[in-house]
Amino acid sequence: TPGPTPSAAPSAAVRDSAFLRACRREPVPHTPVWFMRQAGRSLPEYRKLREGIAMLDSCMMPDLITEITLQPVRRHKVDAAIFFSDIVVPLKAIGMDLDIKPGVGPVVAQPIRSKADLAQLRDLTPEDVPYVTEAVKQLTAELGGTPLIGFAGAPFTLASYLVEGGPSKNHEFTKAMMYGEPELWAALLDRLADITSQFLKVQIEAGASAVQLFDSWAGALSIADYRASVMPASAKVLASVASYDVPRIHFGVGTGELLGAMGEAGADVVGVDWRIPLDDAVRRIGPGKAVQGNLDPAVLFTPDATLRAKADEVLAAGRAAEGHIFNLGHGVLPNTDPERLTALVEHVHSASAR
Ligand code: 1CP
Repeated sequence: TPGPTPSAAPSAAVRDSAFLRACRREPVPHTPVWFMRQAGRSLPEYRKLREGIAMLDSCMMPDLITEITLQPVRRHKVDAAIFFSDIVVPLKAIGMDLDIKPGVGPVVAQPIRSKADLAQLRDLTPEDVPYVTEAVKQLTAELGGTPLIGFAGAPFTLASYLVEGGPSKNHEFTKAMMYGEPELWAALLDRLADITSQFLKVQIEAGASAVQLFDSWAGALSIADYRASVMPASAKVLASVASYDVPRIHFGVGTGELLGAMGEAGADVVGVDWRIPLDDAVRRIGPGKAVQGNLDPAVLFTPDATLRAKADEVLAAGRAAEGHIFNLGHGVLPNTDPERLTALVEHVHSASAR
């Protein structure tokens, strides 16, 4: 049975783009490429626009979101745009007291440590995030044939910020709840799964043509703990948008041991960091999925010849996949020279031209 029809169905040009074709594991004219954190990291035109505007405020201003999202598409000619926002935006939108501190990241006023603290997490409705709907609509009009990727944080990664109260290296309070209070943990992840599902649906309904679920910190977990205590919530999110004709990308850092499970959770495309070669990742993930990745972002700091050789290694390993979307293994590093990113896009396109 056909799924729900988003109010803004993607154009034929978007549907036929190299990016969406690779997600669907169809033949492509060239390997599509985009970069995690391509918006709002290394671009001087981004820094200029953001002057005097706090990060979370900027995520609530449709015209600004649209312009920041378009900047890397214009400059680098990447094959997809990623919506400018942050994983904590839906939590802010339901009234949680949190902020994004410059140079730190998301910081939560009252960390979630008890059942009573769960009351901070109510359901998200489209009315909570009108600026997201508005910006996605503006973007799909402006982007022409370039697809727009919507995104959200996966329940585990969101839970880590909420339970720790901010960025964490060891995730000790988060894991303590997972191991010590399994019912509270399951309730928290289930709440977050519903909020995340709603946030993805808002973006899809407004016209996003793919979504990425960021479980950035899932690599901190053993495969057994991931399967038992985290995968069900992520699977709930991915299933909630399965009936849309929109590819689902599932990504985390340091997830070499989790790749199979992250695919099984309901991904069409599995994102891979730089720690394992893509052909190895393909064997771990199994058939029926595309892969995305996985150049070490530090390679952008090497001379041109090295950058091209390392990109060629990624392209060669990616040929083992039924579909390959070129990306970095994690986000663009803040001091990256934007001109190297443009050169990398050109190289990936010309070296992979069929
Ligand atoms: O003041 C500033 O400019 C803050 C810097 C910044 C920016 C530009 C933050 C704070 N978030 C963002 C935008 C953002 N966040 C995007 C934009 C679109 C793009 O990719 O270009 C995206 C996709 C995110 C998603 C995000 N936020 C993730 C998942 C992706 C990843 O990198 O793993 C995570 C973990 C966050 C949390 C977060 N927000 C900001 C920071 C510095 C962090 C990480 C903090 C930490 O280390 O825990």
